[in-house]
This record gives sequence, C-alpha cells and structure tokens, in this order.
Amino acid sequence: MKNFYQEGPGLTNTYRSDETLQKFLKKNLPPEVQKEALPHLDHLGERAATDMLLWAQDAEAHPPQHIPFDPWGRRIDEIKTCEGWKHLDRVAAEEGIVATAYERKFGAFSRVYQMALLYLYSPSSAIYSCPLAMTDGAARALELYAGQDLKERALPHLVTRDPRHFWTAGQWMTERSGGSDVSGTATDGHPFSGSSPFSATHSLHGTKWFTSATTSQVALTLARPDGAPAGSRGLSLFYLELRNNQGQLNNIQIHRLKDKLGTKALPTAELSLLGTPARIIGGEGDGIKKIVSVLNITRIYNSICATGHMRRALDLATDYSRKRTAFGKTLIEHPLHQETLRSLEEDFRRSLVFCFFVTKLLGQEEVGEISASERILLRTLTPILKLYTGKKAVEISSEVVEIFGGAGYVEDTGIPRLLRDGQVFSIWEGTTNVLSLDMLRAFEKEQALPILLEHFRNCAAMKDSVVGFVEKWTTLQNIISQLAKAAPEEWERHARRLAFLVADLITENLLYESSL
Ligand code: MFK
Repeated sequence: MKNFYQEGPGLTNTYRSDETLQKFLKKNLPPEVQKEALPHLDHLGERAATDMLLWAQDAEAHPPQHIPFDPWGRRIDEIKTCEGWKHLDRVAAEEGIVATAYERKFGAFSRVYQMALLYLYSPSSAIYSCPLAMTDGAARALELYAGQDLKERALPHLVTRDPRHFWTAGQWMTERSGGSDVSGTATDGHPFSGSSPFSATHSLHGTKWFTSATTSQVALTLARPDGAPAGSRGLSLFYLELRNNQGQLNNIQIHRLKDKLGTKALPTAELSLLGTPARIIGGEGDGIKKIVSVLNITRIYNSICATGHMRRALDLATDYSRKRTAFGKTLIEHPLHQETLRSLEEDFRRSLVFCFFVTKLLGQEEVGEISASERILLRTLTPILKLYTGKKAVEISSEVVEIFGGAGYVEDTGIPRLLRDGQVFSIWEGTTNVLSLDMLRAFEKEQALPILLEHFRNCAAMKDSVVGFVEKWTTLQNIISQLAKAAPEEWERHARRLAFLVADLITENLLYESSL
C-alpha cells in the first residue's frame, strides 16, 4: 500500500455503456427509426464522454459573468460566457437536440428519438439542456398560438440544425411575488407605437425574478395588458426579442446573476423590462393556458434530464466501485454494496421507462395520433412523471455521493456537483407539491381519475396479478374510496401520496411489460 493513489471514476461512450437504454429502444422503436436513431445515439454517446465532457467542465470552471457597464460607464449588461458553453450550444444545434422533434420524420417516434438524444446530451452539457427545454417549449407554443408571420420569423431559428442560425428561448414567468403562484404578476403591457421587426404590439414594464438562459435570443413571458383584470385570468402571453439589430438589449436591464446552489454554468438573471417591445401571442387573455404548453414540454425535459443525471451518477459510482478496494475486495464485490446499487439501478430503470411512456404520448399528440383517453393520460402523467423523477434524482445523487465516501464530499472530485445539480430537478418547472396539485387539477378539469383507473385495470401487471402491482392498486383504491366524499382540502392533503402511488403503479407495470 506504499504510495497508494486511488484511481478516480471514468466514463466511456455513454450510449454503449447504457444497456437499459439500448434494450428499451431496440424493443420499442420501429426498425426504420432504429436504423437512423441508433447510430446517431452511439455517436452522441461518444461525444458525451469526450469533447462535450471537456466543454462542460470548462463551462463549470468558468461560470457566466454579468458585466453591467462598459469601461466608460455606459450600461451594457453583457453576460459573458466561456467557450465551453458556446460549444455546447453548437453541439445542440448540430445534433438536432430540438430539431429532431420538429422535423417529425418518424411521426410520434420522433419525440422518442429526440428525447433519447437529450437524455445523452444533458449530463455532459453543464445543463445547457435547460435553455433547450425552453426553446422546445417556445417552439411548441408558437406552433400552437402564434400568427403566421411570427412563426415564419422565429420557428426556423428555434428548430434549425445550423449552429449559425440557432436561437434559444427563455421562459420568463417567475416574478418576486411567486414562481408557483403567478397570479400576482405585476408586469404591465401598454400599447406599442414604435416600429419593431417582429411587429410588437405592446411595451412591457416589470421585473422578472428568475430568467434562465438570459443569453437567449428570444423569450416568452406573461404580462397584464392595460385594462385586463387582476389575477391569473388577466394575463396574456408575449413574445420578445432580447436584442436589437445592433446587439443592444431591447430596453431590458439585467440586475444580477443568481448565485445558485448548483447549475453554476447556466446564467440565471433578475431583470427589468423597461418598455420592452413584445408581441402578444394568440390574442389577449388565457396567458396561463398558453404558457402551460411550454411548461408541459419543459416538465418532460426536466424528467429526461433528471433521468440522464441519475444514469451519469450511477455510471460514475459503478466504475468507481470496480476500482476501489476495501476490506480485501473491490466495492462491487461486497453484497451490501451490490444491493445498494441494484436498488438505485431499479429506481433509474423505473424513471427511464416512465419518461419514454409519457414522451411517446407527447409525440402522438403532436402528430395528431392520440386518442381522447391517451390525451388525458398525457395531461395527468406529465406532472406525476416530473415529480417522481425530480425526487429520484435527488435520492440517487445523494446515495452516489455517499458511495464515494469522503471523496464524494470533496469539491475537486466533481462528485458534490451531482448533488447540487440534482436538487434543481424537483424545483425547476414546479415543485413536488405544485405538481401534485396539478394532478388534482387534471382529475377535476379532465375527469382524469376514471381514465387512469381504467388504464391500470388494463395493465399487463394487473392481468397477470403481479404481487407488487396488486398491493399498490389495493392501496390506491382504498385511499380513493376514503376520499370519495371528502372535501377538496382532504384531496389536497393526500395529493402527494396519491401521485407517488400512481407513479409506482405506472413504473411497476412498465418494468414488468418491458422485462427491463
Ligand atoms: C435548470 C436550472 C434552472 C435554474 C433554477 C431555476 C429555479 C426555479 C425557477 C422557477 O421559478 S421554476 C418555477 C416555474 N414555475 C412553474 O412551474 C409554475 C408553477 N405553477 C403552476 O404550475 C400553476 O399550476 C400554474 C401557474 C400553471 C397555474 O396556476 P393558476 O394561476 O392557479 O391557474 P388555473 O386557473 O388553475 O389554470 C389556468 C388554466 O390553465 C386552467 O384552464 P381553464 O382556463 O380552462 O380553466 C387550467 O386547467 C389550465 N392549466 C393549468 N395548468 C395546466 C393547465 N392546462 C394544461 N396543463 C397544465 N399543466
């Protein structure tokens, strides 16, 4: 043991090392999709373990800086990002991380292919996947609600594969009064009288408290047009471009970058709109309903990124477990360690199959091949997926830090970052409680509960009386019958428990069906 030095964990092609993903895709993608997607995923898996990894490390080592003034005192509000961050933007465009979904070459499976790309891209992207989530969500909202001229102006940039023309979008919803409750949004929209290249209709005044990816070219935001009522009903959805043709900010003042627990490479700013030209989307009102088309996509991104994050943490832990010796054998040879990893791997597999189940439904919806009950399942399962994977990402990250022992608690091993970054998934785009309540909203507005129960009755695990499934099904039925005549407050009190039970049932069945 003289002069012993521990070898650290390493990564190899993250597609080839991911047996679960490979098995899943080979079983679920039609042959013509596999023919194109699998070599592409192999190529991206290689990049995720080589060039992307180096750029992500560069981005983490050189976080963004806010430069409010130029040397002569002019307000410039530059956000300086490093080369690594810029490269990750280029990779996103080149590899079609957003584009694949909108080209719709493979119908509903385009989404599965695209989310598989995102899953490999995200853990080596220093969370450049966050700007991409909002870009994808904005593309969908514009596709659904924008006028033809705005679509023609913005959409090609959001979904291009050409890095020179690629734009990312922000989603600026959160204000000081609330990230979950946006009804108090204080940003006003007054009629705009100047000229603007995107035919602005309003000038916006207000302060946005969390604007991630503030280096984006465009953003969607909520504001209250003159004369609109108070509360969330009075909000409208707006499109804006951050800079004019000279590269100056369009009456936007950046106050500071947030000093966050994790996701350090991602510029997240507080800013004020000081008469920023903006274009109303889809007419006045229904702003929340329109912006949830963004949220329902970013929530699925969140889940895919959380699951990619779990995979990365487990890859590092597994590799380390093969290298680290304790008590006369490698960690991986110890039965208790094996059992710990096995249980974490199972949680990861549950997350992966759940993600792709919901992704497939999203793909079906986007190409108009979804039944009425599947659409309601998509609506209801999206928040449940997000809350489930968000929590699993935190749990797995914490266990993996522990697997590394003291080394996991030391910054320059890079392992503590897993825990800091992992924590964002349960907060970003809705906390566990907000999402549990969103599930109840779907139960109420869409009459989703009977459809969910019918789905469970038809599950293979139910038909084959799989013990774990049947036990949970009985528990779910008991809770529902206890709540049958209860007041809404009682449903709220049990919403989290219900949501996790639904997630357990869905994942139990998907694992059983897929034999993963
Ligand atoms: C990656 C690193 C990131 C860096 C750090 C980030 C830190 C975090 C920064 C953040 O701030 S993240 C927080 C992001 N915010 C959210 O995720 C929003 C959370 N809040 C919600 O999800 C609320 O439920 C929501 C604002 C969407 C709605 O609340 P309201 O104001 O009570 O709306 P209401 O009246 O229930 O719904 C309005 C309409 O939208 C209704 O339709 P009707 O007009 O027909 O009645 C709803 O049914 C519909 N709706 C609401 N949610 C929906 C939906 N429809 C479909 N899907 C949904 N999810």
